Amino acid sequence: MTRLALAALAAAVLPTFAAPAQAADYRVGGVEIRHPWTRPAKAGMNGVGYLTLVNVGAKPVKLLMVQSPAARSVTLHQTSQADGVASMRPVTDGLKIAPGASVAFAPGGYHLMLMGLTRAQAPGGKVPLTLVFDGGRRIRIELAVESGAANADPMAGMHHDH
Ligand SMILES: [Cu+2]
Repeated sequence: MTRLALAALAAAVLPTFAAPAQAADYRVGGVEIRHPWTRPAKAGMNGVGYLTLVNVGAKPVKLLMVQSPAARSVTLHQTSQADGVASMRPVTDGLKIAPGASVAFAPGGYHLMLMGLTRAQAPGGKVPLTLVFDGGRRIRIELAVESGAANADPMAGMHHDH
């Protein structure tokens, strides 16, 4: 095997070292949290958080609430399209994930609303967040502040004053 092929293999086996800016993944109980991220924003604005929750366990789990010292409050929101009009509503009763299922928080769907950011979110930064699940399980994660594709986000033009 050539040096080049070995280097490529090492990069494939160790993606963490190849891409240090990549957001970390987390696990609590039977839930995996993948690619938590947010967008650059100014202090006082509302931020939007995205991630994917995967239930790799054998029992249903429910995300009850999300907390962050980086915002006045955090709520779960769902964006839906009806007759070509996008609207958002809070998810008030928690978010249930069946065994084997995953829920993507992504532009145009579920998202975390970070209401009233206490500080600016700069690209490359981290935003601490605590996810609280049923059964008293909680995990502290960090949203990576990523600047890509800002204009492709249908949420970008929406009001978040509620
Ligand atoms: Cu929202």
